[in-house]
Amino acid sequence: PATIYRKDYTVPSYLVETVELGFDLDPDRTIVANRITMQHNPASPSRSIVLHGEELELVELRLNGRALAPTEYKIEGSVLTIPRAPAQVVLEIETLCTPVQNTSLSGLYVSNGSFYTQCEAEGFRRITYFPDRPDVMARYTVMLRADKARYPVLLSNGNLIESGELDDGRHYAKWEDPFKKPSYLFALVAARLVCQEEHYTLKSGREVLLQVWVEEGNLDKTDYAMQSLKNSIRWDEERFGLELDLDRFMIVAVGDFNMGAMENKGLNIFNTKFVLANPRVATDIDYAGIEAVVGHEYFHNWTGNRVTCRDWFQLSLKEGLTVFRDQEFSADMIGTDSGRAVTRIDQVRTLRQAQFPEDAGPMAHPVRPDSFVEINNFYTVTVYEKGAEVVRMYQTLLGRDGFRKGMDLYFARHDGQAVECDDFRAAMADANGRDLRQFERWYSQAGTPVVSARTRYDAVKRNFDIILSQRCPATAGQPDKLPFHIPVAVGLLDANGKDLPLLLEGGDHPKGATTVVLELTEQEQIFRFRNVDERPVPSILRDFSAPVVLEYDYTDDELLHLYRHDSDAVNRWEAGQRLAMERLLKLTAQVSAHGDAAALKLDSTFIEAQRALLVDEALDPAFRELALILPSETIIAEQMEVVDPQAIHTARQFMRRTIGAALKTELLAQYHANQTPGAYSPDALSAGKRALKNLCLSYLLVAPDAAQLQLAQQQFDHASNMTDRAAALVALIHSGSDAASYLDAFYQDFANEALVVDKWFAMQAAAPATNVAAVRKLMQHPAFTLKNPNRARSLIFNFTNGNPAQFHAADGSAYAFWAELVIELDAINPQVAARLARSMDRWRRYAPALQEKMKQALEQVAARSKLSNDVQEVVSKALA
Ligand code: HT7
Ligand code: ZN
Repeated sequence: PATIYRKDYTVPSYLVETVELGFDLDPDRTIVANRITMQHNPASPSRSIVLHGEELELVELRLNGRALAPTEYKIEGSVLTIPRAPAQVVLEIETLCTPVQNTSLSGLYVSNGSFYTQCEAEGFRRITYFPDRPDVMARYTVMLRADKARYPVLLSNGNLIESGELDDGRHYAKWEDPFKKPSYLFALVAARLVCQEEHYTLKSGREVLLQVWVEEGNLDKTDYAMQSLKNSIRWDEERFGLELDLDRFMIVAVGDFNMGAMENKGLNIFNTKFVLANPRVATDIDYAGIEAVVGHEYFHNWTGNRVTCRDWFQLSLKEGLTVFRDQEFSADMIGTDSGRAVTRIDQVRTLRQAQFPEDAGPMAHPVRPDSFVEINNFYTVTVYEKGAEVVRMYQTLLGRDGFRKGMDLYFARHDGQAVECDDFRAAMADANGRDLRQFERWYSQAGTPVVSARTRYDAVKRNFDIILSQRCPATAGQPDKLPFHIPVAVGLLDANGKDLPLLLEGGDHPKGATTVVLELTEQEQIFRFRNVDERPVPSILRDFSAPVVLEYDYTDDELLHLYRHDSDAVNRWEAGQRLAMERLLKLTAQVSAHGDAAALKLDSTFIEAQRALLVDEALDPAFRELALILPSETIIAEQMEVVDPQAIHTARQFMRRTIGAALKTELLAQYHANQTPGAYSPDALSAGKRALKNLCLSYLLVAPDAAQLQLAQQQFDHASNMTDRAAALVALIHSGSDAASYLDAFYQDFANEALVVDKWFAMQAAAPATNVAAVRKLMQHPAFTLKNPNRARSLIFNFTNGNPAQFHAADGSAYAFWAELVIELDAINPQVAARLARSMDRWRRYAPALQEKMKQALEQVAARSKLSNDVQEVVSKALA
């Protein structure tokens, strides 16, 4: 397959003004009539009309009223070219497609008997021929016709302008979108659905209609999505002065969906996972996910839809910015400093768990990639989460007000346009009179920068120097990197743990500031703090001010000091993670050397620090929970030169068991102190209490006695919400006791709730005792299917990514299983298969015996003759 390069961008040869689409919807044979008015783009030298189309049967093609003979156009692969076209063109195109056979869930497809679309990135070309690229923006009118009994609800973008009856039990609905948009934002739904709706008044006084559409039987699970939508609308008005521009905004939930949700103009289509919730079926994490994703898609209405991407290399322009906006929204919804810090810690965990490994692996790419084979492979944690970090750094450098000025200028300049990441950077720079040219390297250079810090204290001159240097590892095609512009937020703690007022030489921070942002732009720089009376403990990279790895030779005492006192909650948490990581790596090395955990020891200093934090009731329970979670097996693996997954698992379990035993009394006390009686509420404080309580339970159940087992059993039996019920079941499964009867009971209770059945598979997939044979057995369960992405992910991905000790079993049996599944899934849904293929990204970091088996599995997949571009790109990059 061909590689597409950013440098090869050319403007579209024709610009589209209007698109009129007519659909005669039939699962086996949908007829699409498409009338496009277009005109030659004066900026293009070409007079060829270029259209994209895939999996379509072309019935007729007319240009300015005349049917074209096959000799008058050319179809090569997925490109249809009409050469030597006139300046003004009306194209009429009739095509056929077969939605029921579309298992890729891209384009027009059928889910549970109804029609849905997914057009980003290149799905529109599976619906009709079109210049399917984001810089072609047009106004759409859509006529939907379908059987009324089977598809009573007919939706598309914008406003409903007409509807009525047709012959033979069919009906129609005509929709018009007043805004011009790229084809990837087109959507239709024809389904049997019900909705919760509400008239909502905007700050300006204008009234809008909000709807959340779901399948019958799920109406009792739409309140939180609706509330989140209203909160999102209000937040965007208040924080960014951005108003909903439509009279009607719809969310539709669908059970078969490749990603989380899609921001189609006025008609957001969501994975049910990010809409449906009530206390019985959804956990606190599910509720938080709904708020974030509803916000994310809503915020795209401005950052993505009103201002869109010139080409798909600019994807982070909309995704990085919109993730940043949803992160800020979620933080503001909690509204407390500690709640904000908790959300920030979660973001750092995601980066370390998924983005840092990606940036160090075979799929490493810049936030704005330079090339791709299959764009669907670039909806990555780098484009999304690292992209959000890049946006966050503007705010850190310019301040909230400066960032807002930059946003205002961005919309003033580019509303209605398709632009580049550079345009966003220019708006930030120009609105603030700042030179942000060097900042461009965050978009163009892949890899996670390493910032190395040294300090020196001069007691006579009362100077404290922080010497920062930076480097960035080589990545594919980028052996040498230039220095980044890195904001490094710093504070200094005195011996009592208090923040010192800072006086940075050459700094322009306010007097008495206790955190300052150092701007590291050179390879190495010295930053001098004056009037420092004692050698302080530096708190570096506060609030995780840049997506980097920080190296500093902290002593244990310094880390303990920060863990006890740092006013910056992120660095307080970080100190605990460093203390834990040091120990985990030592323990892992011991297990690797001796083969078992018999001689392992954990020092009392660490245990006492954990005890003090656990019982410190001045601290937010959610923060305490995060502080007590040990770094994950994946994050530990990233720190090792040669990864030994079983040793990591043994060492981490040893540490958990030891903490569980040593802190038994306090864990029990906190378990009881953090109950949340009364009606369930997903608010941050209650969720934090449940999180801490359930973390205590999980520690108590690492090596449980009868009373501890009973605690979990009782929680399972009497839980009034899914958070507590699922946590009890997971604790029981992980305790090594026989949890079969609880698993059965759980399944019986929720067999009709697809999202809960997903949880049931996921818990088992990630359980320490689940080997590949057990996964194969679970695949035989009547509820299992590879066709539904949520189900496939729940069992297969949670095994390959969430159960490293079993996935990397010494005999390589799970690698063979992985290869089988990638191949099988590829025939159904290439996007999902390619995601699974990524489970092997880090294969070169394992011991030679495992490496050899992983390589064989990769080669087995690569050798298949009928691979999708999606999978082929991933495996060939892994093997390169
Ligand atoms: N912008 C949306 C991306 C998306 C997507 C991409 C490829 C294939 C399927 C997809 N579904 C949704 C989601 C978002 O970032 O908001
Ligand atoms: Zn998005």
